[in-house]
Amino acid sequence: MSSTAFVSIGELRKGRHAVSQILDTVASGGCSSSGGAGKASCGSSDGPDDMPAEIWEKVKNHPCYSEEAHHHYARMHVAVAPACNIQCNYCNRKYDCSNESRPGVVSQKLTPDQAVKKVLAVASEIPQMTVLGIAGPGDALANPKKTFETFRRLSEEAPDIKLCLSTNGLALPQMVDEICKYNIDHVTITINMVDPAVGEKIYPWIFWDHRRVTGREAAEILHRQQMLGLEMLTARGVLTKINSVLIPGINDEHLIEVNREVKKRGAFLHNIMPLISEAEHGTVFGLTGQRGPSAQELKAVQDACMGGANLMRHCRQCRADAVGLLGEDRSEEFTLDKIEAMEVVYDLDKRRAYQQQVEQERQAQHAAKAAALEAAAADAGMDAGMKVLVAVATEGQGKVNQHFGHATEFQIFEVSQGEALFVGHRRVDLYCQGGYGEDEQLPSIVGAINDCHAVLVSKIGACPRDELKAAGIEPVDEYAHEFIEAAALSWFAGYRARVARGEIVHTERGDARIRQGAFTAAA
Ligand code: CLF
Ligand code: SF4
Repeated sequence: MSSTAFVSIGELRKGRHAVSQILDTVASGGCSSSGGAGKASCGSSDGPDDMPAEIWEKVKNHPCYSEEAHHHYARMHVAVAPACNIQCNYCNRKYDCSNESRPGVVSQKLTPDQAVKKVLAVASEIPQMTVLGIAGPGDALANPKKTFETFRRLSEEAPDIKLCLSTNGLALPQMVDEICKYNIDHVTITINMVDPAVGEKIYPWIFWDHRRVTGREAAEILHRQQMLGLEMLTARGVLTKINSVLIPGINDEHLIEVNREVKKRGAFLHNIMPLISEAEHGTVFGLTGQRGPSAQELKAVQDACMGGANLMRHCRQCRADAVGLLGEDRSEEFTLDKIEAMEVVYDLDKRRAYQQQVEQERQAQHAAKAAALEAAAADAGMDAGMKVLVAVATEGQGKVNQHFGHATEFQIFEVSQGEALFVGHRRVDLYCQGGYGEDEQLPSIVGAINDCHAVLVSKIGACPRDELKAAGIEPVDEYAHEFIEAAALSWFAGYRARVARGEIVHTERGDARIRQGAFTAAA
C-alpha cells in the first residue's frame, strides 16, 4: 500500500473514523484512487491469466462475477421464493428482498413450473442470457422446495445456464449439500456485520428453531450461521460472493472488518451496496430517517476495503424478477401472459454460436484496451500520478454507444496512465423524454457526475453540453461506438497533453453529493 494511499485507513481499521471523515481525505485527493494494494482489486475485471482455469470457466460469462462480462452477458431472476426467515430493518415485506433488490418494485411471484417456462422463453429470445438466479422476493433458502425444484428442472432442461442463488445465510449450512447436488456454482450471502452488537441494530428478529428470536441473540445466531455457511461453501469449491448493505453510522467502518473476515473464509467477491431507505417504502430505516450513503461515501468505503476480498462495484441492485443485462430490465417483455403467447425454441447450438460472437467482441475490446495502455505507457514526461474519473454512457458491448439524453445511468471509470478501471455507476433521470430534452433534469444529472472530469457519449445536444461545461465536466462525443476503456485512455492522454502544454489547469474534483438509488429511473 502506498504511503499516501490511506492515512485514514489505519484510523478506520481502529474504528475511529466515520464515512464523513474518510470523505475529507478523498476530497483532498489523498486516497480515493490509489486505494490500496497496487492493482485495483475489482476481481471482476480480472482475466484468464489471473485465476485458475476452472474458476475462469465459472466467472467468464457471469455478469455479476466478472465486471467485463457484465457488458456482454445477461442474467435473469425468477421470483419463486416469497417467504423469509429473518427481518432486516431495511426491508418491507410488501416489496422484494432488498438484499439483492431495490425496494419499491414488486415481482410477479412464480411457481417452479412457471419459472422454468419463463427461463426457457428468455433463453430462446436472449441468447446471451447465461445465468439464472433466485434472489427473492424473500429468501431463496427459506423456500427450499420451490428453489431447488426450479434448479433441479433447469439443470436438466437448460444445462448451459449457470445457476445462482442469494440468501441471508440463516438456513445455509443445512442446505449446502442440496446446493452442491444441483451444481449451483455461485452463491451470494448478505453479510452486514461480523459483530452481533452491530447486527442487533440491523436485524430486529430471526425465525430460528420454531421460534422468534430477537436482539443480540438473534444477531449471534445469524452471524454464526453465515460464517459457517461461507466456510462450508468455499470448502466445496462453490464461488461465494458477499453482499453488504452500507448503512452510514451503523456499519460503515465495520464493513472493513467484514471484508477481512469474509476474505479469510474464502469469499470470492465482496459487493458493498448502498442502503436505499426512502420513507415511502415503509421500512424501519426509512421511517426513522436512517439515510443511505452518497456515491462518494460508497466509493470511499469500497476503496478502504481494497487489498482485502476482491470488490464488486458494478452491482445494479436488481429486482427479484430482473431480466437482461445488468442495468437494463426487460422483465416487462416476459410476463406470464406474454410467455404463453410466445413460441419457445430452446436451441443450444444457436445459443452457443451467438455466445461465440460475443466472445470475439470481447477479445476485440481486450485488444483495444491493451493497445491504448501501450500507447499510454510510451507517453513519457507526463504526470504519472494523475488520476481522474470519467463518466460513460453505454448500452452494452463495452462501447461508448449511448446518447447523453437516453442514459438512465452513467458508468464511472477511474483513469490513469496505467489503467481505466470501472469503479461504479450513477443512476440518473432520463434527460430526453418524448423526443425533447427536459432541462429541469439537468442539475440532478450534472450533480450525479460532478466528481468526473469528462463524460463520454455517442451524441449530445447543445443545452446539456453547455451545462456540463459550466460545471467543469467536458462533454466528449468523438469516441462514439468505440470501446470504453480505449476511449477513456485516449481522451485522458489528450487531457494530460493539454495540461502539459498549459492550455488547461488540472484540478482535483470530489463533489458528487448524489444519493445512490435516490433517482427513479428504471435500472
Ligand atoms: Fe442474480 Fe445475484 Fe446471482 Fe447476480 S444479481 S442472484 S449474483 S445472478 Fe448481480 Fe443484481 Fe447485484 Fe445481485 S447485479 S443485485 S449482485
Ligand atoms: Fe427482507 Fe431479504 Fe432481509 Fe428477508 S433477508 S427481511 S426478504 S431484505
